[in-house]
Amino acid sequence: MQARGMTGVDEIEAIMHAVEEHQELYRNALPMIASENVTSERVRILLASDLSHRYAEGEVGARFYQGCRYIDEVEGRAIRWAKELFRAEHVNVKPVSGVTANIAALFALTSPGDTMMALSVPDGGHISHSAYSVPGLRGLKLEEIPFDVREMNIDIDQMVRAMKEVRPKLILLGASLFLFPHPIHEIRLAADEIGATVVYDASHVLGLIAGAKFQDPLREGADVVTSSTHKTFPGPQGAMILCKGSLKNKIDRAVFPGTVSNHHLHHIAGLAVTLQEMLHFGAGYAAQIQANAKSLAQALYESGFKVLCEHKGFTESHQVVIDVRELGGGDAVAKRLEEAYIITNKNMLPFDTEPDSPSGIRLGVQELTRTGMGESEMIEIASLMRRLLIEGESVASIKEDVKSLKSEFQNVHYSFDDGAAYQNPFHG
Ligand code: DSN
Repeated sequence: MQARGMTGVDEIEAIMHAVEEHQELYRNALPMIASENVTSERVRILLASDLSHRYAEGEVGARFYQGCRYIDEVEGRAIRWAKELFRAEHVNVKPVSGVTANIAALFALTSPGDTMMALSVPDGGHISHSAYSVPGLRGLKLEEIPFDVREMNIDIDQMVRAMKEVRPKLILLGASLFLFPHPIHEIRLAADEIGATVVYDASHVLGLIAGAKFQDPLREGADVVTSSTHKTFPGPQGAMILCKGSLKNKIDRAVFPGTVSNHHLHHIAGLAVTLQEMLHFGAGYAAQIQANAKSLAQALYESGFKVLCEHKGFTESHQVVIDVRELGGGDAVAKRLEEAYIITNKNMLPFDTEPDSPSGIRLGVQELTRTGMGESEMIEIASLMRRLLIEGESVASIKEDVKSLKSEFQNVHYSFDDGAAYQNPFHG
């Protein structure tokens, strides 16, 4: 008889092996998905700490479970540091993902039958801004924010006209394809005339905002900022909501008990550490992301790629977007890049209708920046992409050059354990 335990061990070994292989792939590859990042060593250790086993429903100092005294310390600090970093009147660190944060915000601030405005997915809106997700689940009438394809931004004149006509209860700004700051101030002025609430989904650009780059949604007029914490903001997967003090109770109730029972305490500890990292190193990190994105865009453009928005300097964010229709389309190009260990994603562009065969590739430089790359590496990456996709050089030779480039960038920068091995204090 085969012992069940043996089969179980073999099965577990398969999981261990798959994760080892995954880590090996990412050690060698250039990760350029615009929604990802890497955490520092201290954060990784905290993610595997005992906090990952515990419950702490309720608020700091008022929990429904015993054993939370140190958890209170950790969460209290995370809230304080987030308020300081983003100059926010109120912060809730409990949402476990960006979508959960959007669910909480939209349920807190609207009623079924209300109208809201957001960008469509091809224009850059996140799926949770669409009728398939939160607005649909809440029974909202959804109107698209007018978009200027050449400028790759909200068409503010049309938007103000549409707001006066549609009179939305809520306007949801922010995007997943996000090259330039949104015109929050002008939208705030029009929102005041019609009594609308302005929510800004900062998920993609929170790390830039932390470093005082891109834009400052709370000062420019947003009532609420929702955001995941693991894209340009280089923390563990999770989310936050920042808001005006007057909205504290509505937002907090919508988060707990509305949409989160137990928040992920190990992620809160990791978030707290990342907030300190950004308080100290955020300005340099955000500036380098912007410099890297511009360098990559310029080098790709000079290499013959159709990079969007050359007339306005390509990008102000961490993203660079290329139209690859002439190279076989987004799906084929993303797969070829992956074969050569350059990890990207196909992306719909504003004129696309088919999500499976989009025209674009979206590139993000935030993770490469966090591992210490600068403008010269961006120029090298553009050259690798040109050799692979335009000159038709073999996948095998490009992959070797990708691995060689990446071998020099294995540490997480802009953190207190920059380059040094940090000993895990929780074992031994
Ligand atoms: N879908 C993710 C992105 O890549 O933008 C965000 O959740």
